[in-house]
Amino acid sequence: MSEEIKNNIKIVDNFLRKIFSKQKKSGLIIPMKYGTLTGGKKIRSTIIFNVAKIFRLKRQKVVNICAAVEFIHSYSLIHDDLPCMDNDSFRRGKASTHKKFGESTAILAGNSLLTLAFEIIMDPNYKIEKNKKNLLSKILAEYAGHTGIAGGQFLDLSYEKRKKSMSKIIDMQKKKTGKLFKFCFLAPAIISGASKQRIREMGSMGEELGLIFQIADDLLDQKGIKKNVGKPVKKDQKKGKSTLIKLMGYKKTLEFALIRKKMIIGKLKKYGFRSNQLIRTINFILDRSY
Ligand code: GRG
Repeated sequence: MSEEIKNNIKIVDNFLRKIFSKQKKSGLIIPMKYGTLTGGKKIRSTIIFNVAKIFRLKRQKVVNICAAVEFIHSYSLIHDDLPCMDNDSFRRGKASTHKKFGESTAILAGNSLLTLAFEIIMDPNYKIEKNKKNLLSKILAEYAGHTGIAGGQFLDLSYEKRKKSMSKIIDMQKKKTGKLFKFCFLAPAIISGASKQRIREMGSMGEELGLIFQIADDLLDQKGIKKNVGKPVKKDQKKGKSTLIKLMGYKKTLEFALIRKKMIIGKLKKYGFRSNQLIRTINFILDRSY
């Protein structure tokens, strides 16, 4: 893992700890922290910082966005591991949240992380314009919901043990994983006051990168090592998941992802040195072994 990513993990984890420390006491705080703070690459936050650089924004203008995204991401992982979903006992090299605290607690901790995400965007101490907070909250709510992450997860589960076309799989993965990446790309553009066209352009690059990230995750499930990945591997085949690998094999899927990655990097070149960090992160996403 690069020093940049390690450093971003520290910055974001410290901010998340600060948020948790300011919350009123409840029995759910410990499982919420467990699902959010113990492990994870915080790659979505790194992307937000990288895109912020393109739009010349300081970290404090986007750190609440990082927190909101990490809360929603962690919530999705907690629920994804539940027996009624992917039924996984390990995540990030440790017991899944429901294995450690029980199913009902894991569901409630996940729900509470979702609402905390919006609290943190609307926090009066977060100094960006109110109309931007409203717009960001509206977009994030839509992307997390039935036409976004939750809808994508629904499709993912309903496609198990069925033969689905390439376009159906891509659509499902763009929803399940791509929408949150899309948000990471367009949020800094919105905060900086970029044009509608620029915001749209960033959003579509983000969704594409989310697809590539999901493909990398699927490739790791096939060829990765449990110790590195932090969760069991070779599950997709056992569960009959509809993936591009199942449809066209490992090699062709990797080639497909590499072509799309090149296209994103090509589009970012116009930002010159300000896009260098983001390009490094994009390269990491397909090269990673965890
Ligand atoms: C509406 C947010 C929401 C959730 C309910 C359970 C569910 C519906 C959606 C699941 C979405 C999901 C788990 C998508 C997979 C995305 C993915 C590849 C996750 C792995 O991300 P990493 O590698 O994980 O960034 P770390 O552990 O590094 O944080």
